[in-house]
Amino acid sequence: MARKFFVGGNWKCNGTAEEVKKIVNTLNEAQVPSQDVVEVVVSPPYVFLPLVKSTLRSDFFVAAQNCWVKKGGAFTGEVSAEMLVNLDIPWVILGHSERRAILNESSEFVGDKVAYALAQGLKVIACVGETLEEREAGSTMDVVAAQTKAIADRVTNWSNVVIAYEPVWAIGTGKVASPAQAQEVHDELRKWLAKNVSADVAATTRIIYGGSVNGGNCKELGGQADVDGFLVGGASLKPEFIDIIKAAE
Ligand code: G2H
Repeated sequence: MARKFFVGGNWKCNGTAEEVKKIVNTLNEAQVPSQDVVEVVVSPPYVFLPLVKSTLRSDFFVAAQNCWVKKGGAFTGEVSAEMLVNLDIPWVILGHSERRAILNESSEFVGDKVAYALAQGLKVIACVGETLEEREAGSTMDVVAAQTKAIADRVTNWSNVVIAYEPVWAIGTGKVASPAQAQEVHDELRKWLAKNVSADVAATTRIIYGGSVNGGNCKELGGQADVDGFLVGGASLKPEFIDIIKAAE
């Protein structure tokens, strides 16, 4: 089965209601390839999810940037997977490196979140990726495999999972991985899935790249055999996000 190109826009902790409306207007007016060619998912901060969901074109979808690891309750400041389902939010980003690094989310905790969110019916963009130190120490694949294993240990059905490979050294730094560097890790990761999960999951799971993707580098990155799309941060707040969606063609 062919893997449909996937373009996610991770707006992170940015925007005012006015700015969000402007971004949505730009997206709504854009001419982009059809849903058969590309799946587009944008991820605003929690507080803007209802606004974006109710105003965004119907062929684009929304994602939350995180959710709680289990059923809601006395967890001040958290938002549960059930709440997202209740609001009809189809996707959630989990394990982003900013949460792993700044909020100390361990791979096991991320794996638990992925499993719980999937069990509630959410689709998950699960992020993995190595730091510069780890890359320079030659342990990129060990790190990425360990992060993926923590998910694989807890998940049996991968049909609603997209893996985002985001090398930490490329995030928001302007230092994008070269197409060859991205392809190398995506290929290794797919081989890891084939060996440790199944050939079918390896063949069908989308592995997208994230880290300083922009309108200028998206075409070559997206042309790599095992790069099935992008998770875009900074550039997803700008009109060039449309060019990145068009890289699917
Ligand atoms: C990586 C990416 C989006 P940016 O975090 O998830 O952000 O494109 O700004 O590097």
